[in-house]
Amino acid sequence: RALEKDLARAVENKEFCLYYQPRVDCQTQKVVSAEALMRWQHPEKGLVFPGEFIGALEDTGLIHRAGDWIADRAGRDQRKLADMGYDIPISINISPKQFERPDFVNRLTAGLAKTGCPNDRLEIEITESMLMGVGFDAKAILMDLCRAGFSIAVDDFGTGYSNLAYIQDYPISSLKVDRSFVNMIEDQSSVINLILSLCRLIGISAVAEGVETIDQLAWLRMNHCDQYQGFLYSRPVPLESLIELLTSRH
Ligand code: G
Ligand code: G
Ligand code: MN
Ligand code: NA
Repeated sequence: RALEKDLARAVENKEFCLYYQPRVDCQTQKVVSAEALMRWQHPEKGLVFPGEFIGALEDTGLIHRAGDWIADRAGRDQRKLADMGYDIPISINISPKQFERPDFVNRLTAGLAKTGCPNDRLEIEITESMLMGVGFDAKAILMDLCRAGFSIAVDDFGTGYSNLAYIQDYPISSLKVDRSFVNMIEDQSSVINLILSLCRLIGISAVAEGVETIDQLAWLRMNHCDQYQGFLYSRPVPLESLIELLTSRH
């Protein structure tokens, strides 16, 4: 209850901010895009992480207004980067509650149009569970998103449902391999190998999440993973730090 009142005020006062984690090309080590991750700049508690408030945003329905804010902020930040000569796409995470709303794609398109960021510079991250066994036509929404120019990534891949048929059938541009599989690289687990092969076979990009060691990166390079994210390259950082990173490492 207290959290809900707190969140209503936070949405009203725009107390949120976006941190960005670079996504890096495994071979060239160039930053190819960045994932926006929400933070709450709480007036008393300081920086609060999404694990503590996303659920409550969903339960209260505040996620829709928060989602509008996220797309707006990400769009403006993308535009700012582009104007500085770093025209990389930004990915945003979408909660199932947003995805299942009939006006989702139109709302996103209308919101983004105000920022100067083209749709093809925004990527939508959805989880596997948002595709399977849901009470709405996920494929139709993905087709709409795709037609509108957005690209789509499946987040936390490997942890959800095991029906792989949709990957070929749906307009998905990348699979983000959950970090639990990246953690198993040292134990010679073949699951990640299987996912990388799958991506190659159907022609979509493989992105490894949660890469923390140079040994993991070396393995990923050798096994033809396309891109990675993780503390090894950078934690999620504020926009200003992302700009510094782009400026100094390119
Ligand atoms: O940044 P952090 O590692 O704490 O993020 C934890 C999880 O919170 C992420 O895996 C992501 O799924 C979720 N998350 C972060 N930012 C957003 C956001 O803007 N919208 C939604 N729906 N989820 C987010
Ligand atoms: O669910 P999603 O993949 O959107 O969540 C991203 C989350 O993963 C963020 O909260 C981020 O802080 C976290 N993260 C990113 N890189 C690493 C990493 O290398 N190690 C660990 N443990 N967490 C990471
Ligand atoms: Mn994500
Ligand atoms: Na993930």
